[in-house]
Amino acid sequence: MTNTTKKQTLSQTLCQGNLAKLPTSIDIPTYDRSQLKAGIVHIGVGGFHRAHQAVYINELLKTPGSEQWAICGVGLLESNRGLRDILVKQDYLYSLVVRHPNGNIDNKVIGSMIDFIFAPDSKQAVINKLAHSDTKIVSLTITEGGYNVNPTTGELDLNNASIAHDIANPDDPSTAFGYIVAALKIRKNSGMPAFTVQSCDNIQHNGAVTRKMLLSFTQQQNPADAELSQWIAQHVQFPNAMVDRITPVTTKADIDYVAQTFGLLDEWPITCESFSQWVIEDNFNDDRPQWDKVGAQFVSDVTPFEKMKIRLLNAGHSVLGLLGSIHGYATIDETVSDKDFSDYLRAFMDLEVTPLLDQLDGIDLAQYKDTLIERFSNPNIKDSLARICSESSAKLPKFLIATITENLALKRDCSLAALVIASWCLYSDKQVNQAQQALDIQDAMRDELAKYAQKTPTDKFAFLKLNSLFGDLIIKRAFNKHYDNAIDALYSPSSDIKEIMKSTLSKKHKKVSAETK
Ligand code: CS2
Repeated sequence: MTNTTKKQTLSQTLCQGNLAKLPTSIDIPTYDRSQLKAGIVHIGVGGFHRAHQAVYINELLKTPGSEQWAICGVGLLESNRGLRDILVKQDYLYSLVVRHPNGNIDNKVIGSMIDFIFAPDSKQAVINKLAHSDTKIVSLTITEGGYNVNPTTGELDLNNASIAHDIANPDDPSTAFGYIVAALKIRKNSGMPAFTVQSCDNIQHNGAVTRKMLLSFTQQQNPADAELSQWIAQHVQFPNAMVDRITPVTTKADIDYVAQTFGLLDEWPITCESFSQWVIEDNFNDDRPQWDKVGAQFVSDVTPFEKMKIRLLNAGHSVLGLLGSIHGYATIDETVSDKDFSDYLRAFMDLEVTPLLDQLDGIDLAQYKDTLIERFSNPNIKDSLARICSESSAKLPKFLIATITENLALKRDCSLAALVIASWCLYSDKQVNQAQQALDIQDAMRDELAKYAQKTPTDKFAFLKLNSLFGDLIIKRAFNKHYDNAIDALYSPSSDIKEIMKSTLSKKHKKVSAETK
C-alpha cells in the first residue's frame, strides 16, 4: 500500500456513505441496501451470528429477488448497549476478517443487517417487530444456556430467575421465550401466520429442543389458554440445524489490524476462520431464504451431522480448553500445537467419541477429525481458552457428559473424558493455572461450581454431587474409579497436567490393545 492510499483510507469510518471510498481489496455490499426488508429477526447478535448466518444472507442478497431476507438484530441484554451504539453509528455494517490457515486474509463488509433493536430501551419495539408481517423467521443464538434445559431431566428449568419472571409477567418479557410468545399471541389473535423459529446454537436437535422448551414455557405462562400452545404446536416450525464456524472474541488487535491494513475504522470487526458449515432440515413455515444457493446444505435428518460436530468439535474444544488452561496455555492453536495435547485430543475423539457416531454418507470421519485438528491449529485464529471454557456448565452436559453417559451405558471405557471432568473440578476450585496465574472464568454457575469443587480435599466426589450437571455419574463405578484416580493425581503436591495426561493416555492405549488382542 502506498503512503497516499494509506493517508486517504485512514480517514474512512465504516458507514454506508463511505463504502465506495474503501480500498478495492475490501469486498463491499453491491446490492441496494435501501431496498431491503427484514424478513429475519435475530435474537443474540454475538460474533458467531455475524460470522455465520449474517454472512450467508449477505451472499444471498447479491441475488436479485432476495431483498425480503435482510436481518434486524435484537439485543436483550443490558450488555448489548455498546454493540447497539456502534452498529447504529456504522449503519449496521461491520467488517468480516477471514483468516485462512495459509495466512491469506480476506476482508469483506457485511451489509445484511439493516436494523437493531435494543430491548432494554423498548420492549414493545421488539414485540412489534416480531409481530410484524414482514417477519418470517425469528432466529436465535442465545447460547446453550439460553434454552434453560435442566440437563438431567431434559425439561424446562422453572427455577431459572428470568424464566420465572417471564412466566409471571407476560407483559414484561426479558427472555427470548418471553418475547417470542408475546409476539405469537398477537399474531394468533390478529389472524396472522406464525413465523419459523430457527435455532443456531450448538445443541443436538436444537429445533426440537426449542420447540419443547417454548411449548412448556407457553403452558406455564398461560395455563388458562390451552389454545395458544396448541396453535404454536401446530403452526410454528422449528428446523433442526448444525452450525459451524470458529469465531474468536474480537480484540483490540483485530480493530487495529483493520484500521492499519485497510484504513477502515470499524469499532467492532469480526474475525473468523475460512471454514463454514450449515446443515439444515428444510422445515420452515412459509417462504424461506434459499440458503442452499449460498453454501448451506438441506438434509432430511440433521441428527448425525450435529452429533458429529458437537461431540467432536465442541467437546474437543472443551478438552483442550480445560486441560490447556491448567497447563497455562492461552489459546487453542497454542495448546493443540503441543503434541501431548493433540495426541490426547485425537485419542479422545477416536476412542471415546467415534464409536458412538453414526456413519454419514459422503463424510469420512477420519478426515473430518484431521480437518478439525488443522482448524484448531490455524495460527492466525487466536481463539482464547477463556472463551472456550466460558459457560462450561451449560456446554459440558451437551458436549461431553452425554458422551460419558452413552459410553457407560454401552460398558465402554471413558477414562480420557473422566480426566477432563476432574480437571474441570480443579479449575473451578483453584481458579489458577499450574503457574499460579489467575484464570479468567466466566460461568453463570461459577460460584456454585467453586463451592462444590472446594470440598474435594475432604470429600473427593463433592464436585460430582452437582447433580443438575452430572446426574447419577457419582454412583457409576466405571466412571468414578477413573475420576478418583484423576483427582488423586491432579491434587497431589507436585502434579503436572501433561504427565497426568500422558499416563492416562498410556493406560488407555494398553487397555485398548489388550482388548483387541
Ligand atoms: C466453541 C464453539 O463455545 C465453544 O466452546 O466450541 O463456540 C465453537 O467454536 C463453534 O461451535 C464452532 O462452530
